[in-house]
Amino acid sequence: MTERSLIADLAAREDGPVTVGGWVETVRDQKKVQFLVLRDETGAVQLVRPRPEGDDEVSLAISGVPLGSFVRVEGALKHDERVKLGGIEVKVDSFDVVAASEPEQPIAADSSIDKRLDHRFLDLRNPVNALVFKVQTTFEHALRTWWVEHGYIEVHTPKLMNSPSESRAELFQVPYFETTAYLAQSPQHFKQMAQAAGFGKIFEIADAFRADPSFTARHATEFTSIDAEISWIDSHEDVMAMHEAVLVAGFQAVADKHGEEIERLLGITVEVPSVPFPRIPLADALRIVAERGYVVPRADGDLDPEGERRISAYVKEEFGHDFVFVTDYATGIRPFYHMRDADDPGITKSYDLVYRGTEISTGAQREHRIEVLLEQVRDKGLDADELQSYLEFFRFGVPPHGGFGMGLARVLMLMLERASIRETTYLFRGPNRLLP
Ligand code: AMO
Repeated sequence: MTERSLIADLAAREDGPVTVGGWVETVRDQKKVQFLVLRDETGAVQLVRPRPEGDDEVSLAISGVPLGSFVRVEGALKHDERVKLGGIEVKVDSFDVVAASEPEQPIAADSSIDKRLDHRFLDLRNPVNALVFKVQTTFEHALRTWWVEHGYIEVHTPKLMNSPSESRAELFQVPYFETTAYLAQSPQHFKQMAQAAGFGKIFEIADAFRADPSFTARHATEFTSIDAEISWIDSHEDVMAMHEAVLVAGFQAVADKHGEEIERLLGITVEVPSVPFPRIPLADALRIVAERGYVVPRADGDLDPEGERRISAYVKEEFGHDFVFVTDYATGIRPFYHMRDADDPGITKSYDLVYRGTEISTGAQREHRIEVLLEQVRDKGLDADELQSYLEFFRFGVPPHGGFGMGLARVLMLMLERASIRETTYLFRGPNRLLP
């Protein structure tokens, strides 16, 4: 590896010779002295070069370097508390332009999100935007660690399928030799298969695909889905208890590792939620928002985005909580595989998790009894032949089980108060975006 110091490590070092590398962010080319700001993946530092009488090679290189170029600098580190940027500077001895940038930067900090996404690699040089992915790494790692420590098995399920995994809507078809394949909308079938296989507790963090033509802040055509599935449950309550525990682990890790940087760069505090999260049956949620002046205008009896915002506002006011499990969804608005309530088959043993006004997850106890499952398939007007391979899992004894799926980019968007999942997805995919 090329020898160099990370900029973030400089402050802790003693004055003396250093080599740094990074992108030229600004140049102040004055008569007597040249100042630059150099940024690498860890931070930014001021470079300074007193200008000699009649320019020399180094001063000319600095004067001519286009912003955004990648350079390697040898120089002398000096602590000086008058320097605003971290109280240090590097006095430049040699200045190598390793890879020059084109002179015109195609985006600025205030460019539209679409333009920024067109040049995402430049957009991600902005530390505010890169921070999202440091947080993502920590969050995912904490979830994985929690699951591994609790005896879960990690699975990688196929994304090419011969049948729809959620519904016929929002389905991507791809030519597959002599036949047609579908891109997995969710690992639903295969995480349940793991219960039939006797794995007990599993998780997966992987891409899911939805041919969703919408342009909202929360929809993508490809997104990272965080999934878990567990056996031996009594009800969806067991799934919710695991769900909130693993989220707390994730939020705690982010707060511990990035709390200070998030506060500095984004001006927000990461709040670790308390458990248990409030739980409100859907029927009550609809009543509560109606009593507070908003009758959800949906014929199917589900919450709409405004309803989600309102129930979240209520929960914040009443319980001081950012999360709410909305439970007991009506059978008509849930997939066939959700278990129905033994006392009231019009209700499923399921939930949506709403965080700061947006749904981030769906979970449920599943129907594991093959006869009942077949009845529910018929009830929904679905084709049992098409689901043959899935239904097969239930013919040889499956324990009661349940799980959830959660959109990673949505969690990050709400946690970091970003405007859209376009900001919290490394490379966003939407109806009109396949590039870069
Ligand atoms: P559902 O369809 O509700 O449930 O999806 C679960 C979660 O995935 C995220 N999500 C999306 N994120 C971005 N763009 C999209 N187009 C998109 N669609 C869904 C959301 C959503 O809450 N199999 C069930 C889960 C389960 O029961 O285990 C499922 O897929 O955050």
